Amino acid sequence: MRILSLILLLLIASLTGAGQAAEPSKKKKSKISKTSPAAGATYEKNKDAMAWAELAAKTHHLDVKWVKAQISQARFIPSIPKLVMPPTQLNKKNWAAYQARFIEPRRIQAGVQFWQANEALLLRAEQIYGVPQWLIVSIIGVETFYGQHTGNFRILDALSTLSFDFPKDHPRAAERQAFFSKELAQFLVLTAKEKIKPSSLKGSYAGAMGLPQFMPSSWAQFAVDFDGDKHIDLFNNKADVIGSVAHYFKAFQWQSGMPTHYSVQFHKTQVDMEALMAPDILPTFSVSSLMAKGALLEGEALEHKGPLALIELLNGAEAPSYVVGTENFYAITRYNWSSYYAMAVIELGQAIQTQLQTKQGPTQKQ
Ligand SMILES: [Ca+2]
Repeated sequence: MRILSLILLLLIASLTGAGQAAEPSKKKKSKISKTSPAAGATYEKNKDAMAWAELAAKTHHLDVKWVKAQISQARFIPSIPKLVMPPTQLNKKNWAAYQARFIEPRRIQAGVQFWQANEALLLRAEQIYGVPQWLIVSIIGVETFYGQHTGNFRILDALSTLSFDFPKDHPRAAERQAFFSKELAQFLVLTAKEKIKPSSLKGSYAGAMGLPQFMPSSWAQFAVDFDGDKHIDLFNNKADVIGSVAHYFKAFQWQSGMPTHYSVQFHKTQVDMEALMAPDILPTFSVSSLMAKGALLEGEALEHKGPLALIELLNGAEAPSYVVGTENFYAITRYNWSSYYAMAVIELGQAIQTQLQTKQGPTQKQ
């Protein structure tokens, strides 16, 4: 595999999601514990893993022999503990670079094609869930380039590695390990229910699956059978993929018709950046409280009723970019906990929609 595509793959894998799994994948050297198993070793002889299998089977009413047989086949993947480590100072976020990577002609073109090929499904999802078509299309584009990069790790191996050999020097090791262990259990519940061989499914290093990169728990909670064939398939079935992404956003309180963000300027001398930045991406300010702290809004932003947040996007050595995010901006960060991610999704969606309108003429599609 060419290095470039490998980097791209890792990058996309790092954006995994449906929310909870996102871990920046930068290259900090992690000290993997000396007791880590050899590359490719299975968990068959690992007492903790087998004890976990017994408990998970009991908790989730699964056949204990079956669960043990699956975990016995799971393999330790040495590259994964490094990938879940937080980024270092050297890898500071850079919105301009992020933007250039995701809002580019090939991805926009693929988005237009995906939209045209699935127009009826997208429209139905929008009507049922109140989630706009551009958002569904853009999420699938940012996550996996419309299914071109869904990940090459066996989910069983990835989630077992993160459950049984999570890097101990991670700042939130205990919490993250517990998270992945729950995801592994959910993954087994899911495959048992759908009668799929767990070892046959591939995805990101963090266990995210299919076109929308749902983690197993998101799959269990938010995925829907949108074509009514009694199965949920987020790998091959476009209807299920589209319906599930829309349902996810409805569940995270997407508000139909509300903009995602507004542009913002600042008062030249009287601006309280500390206060404006304090709540981070959580929408808490009213228009008047933002203005009182020196943020300058205009146009439709002045009429906005709900809470708002000041979003800062760093640009390396250049000056940061700022926007004011609404509750819908925040909703996008529930898919992947990053304002850079949300902004990329919004801008890609806008670019795709503009391109589609150009193609179809100005009187059609809003
Ligand atoms: Ca289905």
